[in-house]
Amino acid sequence: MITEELLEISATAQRVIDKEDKHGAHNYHPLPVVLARGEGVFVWDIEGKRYYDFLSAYSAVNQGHCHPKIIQALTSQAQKLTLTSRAFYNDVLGEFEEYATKYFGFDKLLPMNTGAEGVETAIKLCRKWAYEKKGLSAESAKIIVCEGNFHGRTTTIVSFSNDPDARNNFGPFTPGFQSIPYNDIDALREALKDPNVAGFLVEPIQGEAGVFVPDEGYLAAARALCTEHNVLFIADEVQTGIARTGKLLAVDHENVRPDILILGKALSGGVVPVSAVLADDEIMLCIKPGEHGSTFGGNPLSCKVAMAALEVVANEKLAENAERLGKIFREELRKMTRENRLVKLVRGKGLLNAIVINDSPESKTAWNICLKLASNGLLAKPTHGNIIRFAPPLVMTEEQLRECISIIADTLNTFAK
Ligand code: IF1
Repeated sequence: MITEELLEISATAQRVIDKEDKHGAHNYHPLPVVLARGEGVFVWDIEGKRYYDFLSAYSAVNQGHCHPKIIQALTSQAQKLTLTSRAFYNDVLGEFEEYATKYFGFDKLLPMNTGAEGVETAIKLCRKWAYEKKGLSAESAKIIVCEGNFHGRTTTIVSFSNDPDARNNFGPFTPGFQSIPYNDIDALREALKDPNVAGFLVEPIQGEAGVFVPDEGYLAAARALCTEHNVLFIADEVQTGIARTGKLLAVDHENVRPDILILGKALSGGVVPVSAVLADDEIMLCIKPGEHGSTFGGNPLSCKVAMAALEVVANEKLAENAERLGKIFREELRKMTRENRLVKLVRGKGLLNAIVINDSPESKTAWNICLKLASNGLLAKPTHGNIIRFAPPLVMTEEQLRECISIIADTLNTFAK
């Protein structure tokens, strides 16, 4: 089937698409939908057609599009002071650091902007700690990572990716990382025998890998092994954190407390880029003045936005809502797997879910389903060819969710073999 049969693209939309194609780098392959407005669980395209957003900007807009409280924080701070750099104090950063450290239960916070910068910060912090506290000899520190990981796009981060698209022809790569299979506690136990291991960097659920949820007990067992070997447990909660999986953090499902916590995306409700690394003094104070930073990190605008974004998550009980709606969503989707051979598998936690389409990753089936879903008023994006991720904003109501479930069911039924 060709695009036009599944999703109509207006001449105006086509002009916008052509402009990007002509003047922009070709590092993305978006669905042919041109969005112009968002509110809550909805986005509208340039013709005014409304869609349910089932990507939430890769879980950055957990609080819903243009949440009025977050936008209010943005606009009022924007008129006072936006950026000072860290060469001077600003009157908001300390307030944010106090708020967020209490919120997540750590001694200290280091503010950055993007998720990748948060991961880079965690890696540098872990290495510093390894040399200065654990006593490893210079240049020997190793960080264990997992196959199928996604932690961002910097040269160091792609050094330990095993996705050929992320790595190919971007070398030479940063040494000091060892990759082990995800969800394999024996592999971790084996890797930790090396005395030069400083940290274990892990996504509590692998997002890019297609919402891969590890077995129950894996994270808790990994946490215990890290403690036993004096190795830092570093949780990348950039995508899973801030209520997405039905708890404030995905590690909370197993009562795991990381040594280093990385947050991004929904930390600002998708309004401005804000990321943060949290840790206790013993670790965080290993970094001294002049050793790490960022021009925009900790700017007062971001800090006000982030505080409002976290307040919304707590006030509107978004974790509880994600937990409750997630159960309904998976239950209804699993019914479809029994009725529709096209859906092979449903997996996820809270409102971070995915279905695996019963077709090869090379087929265009999942892409075509997403085009048809868009035509039917729901936006989702395929990943790895045959997986479709479903991650709506957490401010969704049960009534809205049930409407979305019927859109998904109707759409899948038009493809049923
Ligand atoms: C893109 C996926 C999501 C992340 C984790 C760090 C970062 C990310 C666990 C870096 C970013 C993104 C970025 C986005 C695609 C995307 C993604 F498809 F790759 F898996 F979310 F679903 N740690 N995830 O998931 O954060 O520097 O981008 O702020 O287009 O690359 P960033």
